[in-house]
Amino acid sequence: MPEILVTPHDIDTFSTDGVVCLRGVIDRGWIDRLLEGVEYTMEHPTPRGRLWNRDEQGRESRYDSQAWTTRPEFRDFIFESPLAGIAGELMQSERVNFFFDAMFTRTPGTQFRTPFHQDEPFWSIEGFQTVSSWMPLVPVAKASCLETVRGSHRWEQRFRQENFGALTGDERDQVEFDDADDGLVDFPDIEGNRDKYDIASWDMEPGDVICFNARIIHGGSGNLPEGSELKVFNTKWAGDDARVIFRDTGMDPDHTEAMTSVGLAPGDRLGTELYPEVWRR
Ligand SMILES: O=C(O)CCC(=O)C(=O)O
Repeated sequence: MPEILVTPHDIDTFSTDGVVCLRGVIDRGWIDRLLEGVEYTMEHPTPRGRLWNRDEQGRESRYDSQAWTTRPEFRDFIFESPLAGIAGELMQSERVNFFFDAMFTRTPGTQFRTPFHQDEPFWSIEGFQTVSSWMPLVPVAKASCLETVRGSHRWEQRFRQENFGALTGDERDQVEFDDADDGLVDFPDIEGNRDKYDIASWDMEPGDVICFNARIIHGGSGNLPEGSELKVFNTKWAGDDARVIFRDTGMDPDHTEAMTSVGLAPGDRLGTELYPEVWRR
């Protein structure tokens, strides 16, 4: 069992703020292996690979997910790195299942920022106990880092989220949140009122990880200086209260088919070889 690398203060911060930046918890050996996996996947995207943005200068932002099912570097990292234990401690969960991996890459100088959003409304699971671990594999300055709105994981409103399909132009990303749907309120204009929100971001080195709750509002990670690229590997973890849900709208990535193929149904805990239990207290 790998060493646990979180303090009681980190656990409190994660609970209160919904986000914590852990320093130097992943060693260089893992970073080098993950970089190999990310570079391979950029060259050979999975069927889930997406070009999120290409600007007039040809600078690109790309996304891919669930590459762990074919890349040994990612698989080993999921089962052997300290992250599952870190997620378990932060969530104060008895058990931790792996949900999926996501990679975000931006070529040097890319300005494109991911719009502010929450993850859970797009996901095929729901629950409070979740951790996304956003891990840059190259240094990133605060101005180009992922941003999160501290405490927003505990806000009571349910927000209408962005349709990523409108942004990427990709038909597979059409995830309309229906106006007619009940209870959803318009997403707050964080970008236009930045001084009104407690926005967290950090200067980061490879080995540092931002862990955040899937209900927290987050976005950004663009604005790259000329000559600087960004390569991020994110692993998503689910705890005791997370349950499968197939939503009518807003699923990206949509795991309905993948979950159904391994026998998972709404209301189930994650499990099976596709969403394995990786850690137990
Ligand atoms: O890094 C990014 O651009 C987006 C990250 C994100 O939305 C996530 O990790 O859930």
